[in-house]
Amino acid sequence: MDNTLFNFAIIDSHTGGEPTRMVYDGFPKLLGKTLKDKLHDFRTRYDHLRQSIILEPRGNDVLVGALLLAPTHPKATAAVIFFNNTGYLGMCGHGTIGVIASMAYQNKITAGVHWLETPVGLVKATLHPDGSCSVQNIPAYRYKKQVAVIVPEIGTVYGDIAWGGNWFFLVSDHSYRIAVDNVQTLTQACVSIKRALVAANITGKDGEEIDHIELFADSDTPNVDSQNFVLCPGAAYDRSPCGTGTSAKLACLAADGRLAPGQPWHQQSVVGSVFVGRYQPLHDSGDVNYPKNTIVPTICGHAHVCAQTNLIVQTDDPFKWGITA
Ligand code: PYC
Repeated sequence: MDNTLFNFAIIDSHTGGEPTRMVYDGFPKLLGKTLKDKLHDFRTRYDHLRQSIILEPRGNDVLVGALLLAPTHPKATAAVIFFNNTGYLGMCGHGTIGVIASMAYQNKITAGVHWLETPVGLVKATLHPDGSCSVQNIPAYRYKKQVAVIVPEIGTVYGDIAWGGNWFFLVSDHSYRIAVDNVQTLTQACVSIKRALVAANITGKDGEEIDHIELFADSDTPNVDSQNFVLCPGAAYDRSPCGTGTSAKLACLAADGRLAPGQPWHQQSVVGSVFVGRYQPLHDSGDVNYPKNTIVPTICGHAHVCAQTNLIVQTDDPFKWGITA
């Protein structure tokens, strides 16, 4: 007897170590005219499918899901909704690079420019002949400089609040060693900082939660400008240097006059992978939501495909919607 309830066709990839699971078939039709409407439908009617695709036993807390949809914007090749173990991401840099690599693997696209529609705007992805991908992200900006937050477990921590497609708290002044054998301590520190930001009601613009914490240090690797540790929503850390986090970093560097337009910034992750970021100033977008120092960041990285398979959800599986706390 076939008791298959859902059969999702997926491609798994990783971008600098950070996994992306692209779902390209088997998901119910989402209602709505815009991608934001479709995200709302996903969130309200199908959140159990997010859990089924991402959580154990079919997935794990590190995975970022990418639901591939037909675009609603005439310029876009595809639309994508990113999600993880706790909810939904506005944009995802490593995920965009993973989606482009996965679509190329399927021969859906070739080297060149491809626009992807995300719930927070259009991003321009350029697939290069060597398989790397540059993502021109949505505009990024620093919202507040050196905000103090009292973290009970640590003391007073200062960080910049910046938007890079998600909200980030960027901390350079700290005593933590950024190394892959220290991720437990780094995770605990960032969880404490995130909790303290919530308790102090320190938010992004319009009261949005700052759900990514980013620690920086110098790197020992030649020609690398900085190493980071990025805590994602849900307490998993980013194995890649984080595309939206690197965008937020570029916005802070630009605002401080520490990086010129077009100059490369080599951002290394805690596991050693590197993204190269550059920016151009956003000249008079006419959008009042963007402050004077807003930039348009471009992040270049490389994704590799790891698996192409189907996720099966059977009617009588007690863990068909994942293992939840
Ligand atoms: O690359 O933007 C990114 C990202 C966000 C969360 C995990 N990766």
